[in-house]
Amino acid sequence: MASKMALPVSWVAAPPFLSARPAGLEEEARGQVVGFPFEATASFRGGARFGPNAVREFSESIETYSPYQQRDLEDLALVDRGNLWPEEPFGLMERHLGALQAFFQEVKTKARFTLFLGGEHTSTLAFLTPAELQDPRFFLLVLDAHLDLRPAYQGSAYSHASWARRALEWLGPERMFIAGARSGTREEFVLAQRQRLWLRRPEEVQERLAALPKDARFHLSLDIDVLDPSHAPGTGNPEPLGWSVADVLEVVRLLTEYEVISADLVEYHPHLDPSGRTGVLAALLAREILLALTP
Ligand SMILES: [Mn+2]
Repeated sequence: MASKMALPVSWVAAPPFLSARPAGLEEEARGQVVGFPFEATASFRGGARFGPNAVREFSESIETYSPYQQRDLEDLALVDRGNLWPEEPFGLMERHLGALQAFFQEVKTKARFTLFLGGEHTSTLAFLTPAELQDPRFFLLVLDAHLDLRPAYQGSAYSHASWARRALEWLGPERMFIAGARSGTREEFVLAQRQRLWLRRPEEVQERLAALPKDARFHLSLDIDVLDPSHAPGTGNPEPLGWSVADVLEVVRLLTEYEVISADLVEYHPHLDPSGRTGVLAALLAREILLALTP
């Protein structure tokens, strides 16, 4: 498939997430898991590209059943497509972003809900498809410790620290929210407050969602560092005073009132997680997201 598209990416099989069946794109499903182990611009500590397979590995440690939702992944007919592996990650976004977005648009048509496993946070730009960017009913909800709103970072407009600025340019402030952020430059926070992007707590997310049209549709981008480092230390840029696991699950629950086309879980770094506690939490969040948001 990669050769046909002339994109420097290719499908690589992976041991599937929990009860998901491994399957190629020709098979349609209600819910699907897609790994995108993309990493090119880590500035402090790298390793997010090992996240997708580690989340799958840690999923072996949890049950398919969620006592919180009283639902079971076994009932979802879930498939795991494996990983879309970037063969040339450096410059991938600069050179191929449009083609990647078109590619992921096609991938998303193969299931009613897609969970992407990253990868550095820049990956999210590839998950915003051309059709969604043009759809006035489409909204991006980001949960992240960092605003990532720099115009550019370390010479790159497509960096983990500037990706949200690109998304903001595409979507406009009416269609984008960043919740849980507590790190960024003064300029980023001034911008975020002026544009009303910044939501501090789940209660503020609830208020803003309540004001949206009922046919709003979403991509949820979950950077695991929105969580407090006491819960999720295994990430590249941990930031104290973060959200609890219950806070994140509350936002996921709020989204069940809407159509959620896709979500991503990014910035899990297994090499910074010697006990595996962040990995098992990432697997649990993936399970809860799949159960809550797959129609
Ligand atoms: Mn972050």
